Amino acid sequence: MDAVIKCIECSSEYPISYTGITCSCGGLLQVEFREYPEVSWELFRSRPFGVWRYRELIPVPRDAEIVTMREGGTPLIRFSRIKEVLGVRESYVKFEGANPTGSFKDRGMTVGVTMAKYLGAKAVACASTGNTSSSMAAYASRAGLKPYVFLPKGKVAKGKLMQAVLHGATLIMVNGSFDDALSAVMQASRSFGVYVLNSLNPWRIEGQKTLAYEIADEVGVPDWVVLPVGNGGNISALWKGFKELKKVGLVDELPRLAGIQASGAAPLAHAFKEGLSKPRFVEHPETVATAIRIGRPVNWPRALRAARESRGVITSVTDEEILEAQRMLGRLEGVGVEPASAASLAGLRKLLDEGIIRPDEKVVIVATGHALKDPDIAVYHQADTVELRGDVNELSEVFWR
Ligand code: AN7
Repeated sequence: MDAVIKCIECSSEYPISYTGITCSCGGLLQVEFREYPEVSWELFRSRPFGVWRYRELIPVPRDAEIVTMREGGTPLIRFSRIKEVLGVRESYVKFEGANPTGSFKDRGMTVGVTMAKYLGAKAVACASTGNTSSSMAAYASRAGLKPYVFLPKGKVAKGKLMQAVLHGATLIMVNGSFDDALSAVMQASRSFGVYVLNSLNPWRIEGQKTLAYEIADEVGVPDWVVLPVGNGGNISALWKGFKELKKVGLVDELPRLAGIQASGAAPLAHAFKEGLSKPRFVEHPETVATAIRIGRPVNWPRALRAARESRGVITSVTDEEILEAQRMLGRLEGVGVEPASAASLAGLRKLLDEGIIRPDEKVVIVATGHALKDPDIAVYHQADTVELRGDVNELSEVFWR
């Protein structure tokens, strides 16, 4: 397959079998085709819906043994009741919570762990706000690799922690934020040679870009795709995916991308608003959406580029707006998402209010993770609770009030 790994800063090239994670100059690496393969929707649609439907566009070596749990192929659900509230014409939610471990991370992990195994790694490691650790631990188990996860102590949602435990990861608790956990894992990688599967790993992006392929496959290219942004991996992957579809001739247009951060952890939204070429990092990020509680996003160069090149935007929403959006998805559509994922709906509402997204535009919002990931969040949502003391007939006022 005619592809290389290329530095996005200094353009140095490495072979596909390169075992490093970043360029020797410190820049981010990206997998690039030297010549694009010939593909068609017809070919793709002859296969099951999911990440590996697009095999020719994922340049893992032919002889690699693919580690998969049939990730991707998630439902694209058309809004019914939220549509009325927002006054939009055609909008959908891509429900990534339907992946095997409950988040979009599985798309990147099927490719990342496949390559880890192919490259001969025995152990894999990541820093994580939670979902990456759940996904990596599951896929590593399946591949027979030992998973090590670096977690910000006390800040990982219960469901995610439970998955890392269930799948046998060694938990390394870091006193600090995700950003501190990431520097720790990068140091550990240099000292002990474990293979790092954070989203600076170019293979993770190769899996996650299939989110773009699936959206285009089902509804064509929307005017906007709105998604939460933490470390900036997913928005970079989405943009790469759409651009590749255009290069191989499967679409004619590109969407505009709207990245949404939580206001207490919004270095990229700030850089975007102020027109800065580099973000000012946030030392003590804070938000109820722990998945995106990230102050120093490593993928910032490609995330900012994705927003700017697509004539899109990166903006922020408050925790209150996130929780309200989570409730709306849960109670108006039956779609249960974790707080970080609700940031995308909160962002769509804000961008509609500001007139940046128009009501007649076709919009897809990405719900990155499942509601069950973070059960403790229930305390923020009032439950209508009644205690049954005696006769059921006493409930008449409950049913008819
Ligand atoms: C549900 O698991 O960073 O902008 O360590 O779990 O690609 O970082 C999770 C991120 C959005 C942000 N929604 O994606 C991790 C981690 C959910 C997430 C994001 C995350 P990126």
